[in-house]
Amino acid sequence: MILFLLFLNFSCTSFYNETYKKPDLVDENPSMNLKKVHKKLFYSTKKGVAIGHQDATSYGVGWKYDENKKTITSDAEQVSGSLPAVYGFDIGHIELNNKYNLDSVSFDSMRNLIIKAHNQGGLITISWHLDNPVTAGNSWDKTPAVSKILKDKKYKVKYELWIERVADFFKSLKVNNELVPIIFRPFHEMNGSWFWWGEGNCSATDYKTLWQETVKLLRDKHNLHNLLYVYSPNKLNPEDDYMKYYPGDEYVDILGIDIYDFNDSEAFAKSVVNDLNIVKSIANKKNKLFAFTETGLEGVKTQNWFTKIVYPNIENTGASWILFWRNANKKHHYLPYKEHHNASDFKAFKEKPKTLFLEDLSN
Ligand code: BMA
Repeated sequence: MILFLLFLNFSCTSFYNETYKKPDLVDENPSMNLKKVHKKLFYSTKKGVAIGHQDATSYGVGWKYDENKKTITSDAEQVSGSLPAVYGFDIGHIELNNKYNLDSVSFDSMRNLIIKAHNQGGLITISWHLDNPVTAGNSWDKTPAVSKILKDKKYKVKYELWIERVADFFKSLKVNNELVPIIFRPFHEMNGSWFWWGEGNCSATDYKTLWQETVKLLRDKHNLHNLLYVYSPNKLNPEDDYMKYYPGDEYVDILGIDIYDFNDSEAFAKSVVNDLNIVKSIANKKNKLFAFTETGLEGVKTQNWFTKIVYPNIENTGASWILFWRNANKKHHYLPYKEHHNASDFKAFKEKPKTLFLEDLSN
């Protein structure tokens, strides 16, 4: 018994220390892998901002993983020589039991790529553009549905089935009998009015309840202990309160914000400085990490956008990561690809002292 206690004491003190104290996570019983990811993020944040890309390894401009499964690549790697540190995936349509997500990535490929990225030391973040459960329209179908899920038996049952499918997918992400830790970012950009779970399409109270119920289903009913939960509103308008939809400290691990550059780099930079400051000060008070959970300039048209607009505004923020949105095609992409006029700028961005790529995380 004494030996056991000594061992317990030793193993606890060796994992946590004066600098990295035991965090209050949504999950009081997190898996070892999850604890390690949180600690890794805590320490990497002291070095810089981890660079992420949505669907990084699934496809890029002019290529698809499915067409050549032997090599893992990304447009980030093709222009800078390094793979990203953070890998964004979206499980929209897992709820329908489909083989492919809403952007035509097969869930089998996604599973492979998640496991590969994790094995290489990368961090995985997952968003969920789920369909509207009332109409079977997509995420952008604004027909009110949140109150229906909470109050109408028929939709509650349907939503619980959807969560079961999410849980089954998460449970399939296994390496050596341990589940891959996932940074889960459901119901994002709720302060905007474009999703059915967004502003004007559901009340803040119902939003919070849906979030809390979702956590309880995944954690308590499906016994998933490999998830960190990220709250991720969109860019704040002057009258916006970042906390309006916040489901509570017990239900959120990491604070996030999504801000895009809509061809106005000055306005974008202003928002980034202003909003990240707000998120940072709230996160600091709550002893939580925070991140720049989505960003980009479609087509990356502005010359030197990464080194001149993004870098100076994020280098000293203390954000844990930044996630650039997906590279679907020559029109819809948020990182440069080979031959793009900003390819060398992204390479220069990689060379900056505070940008962390995969090799910086694994070291
Ligand atoms: C949006 C666009 C869409 C995509 C969705 C989910 O921002 O990229 O084309 O379907 O994200 O990934």
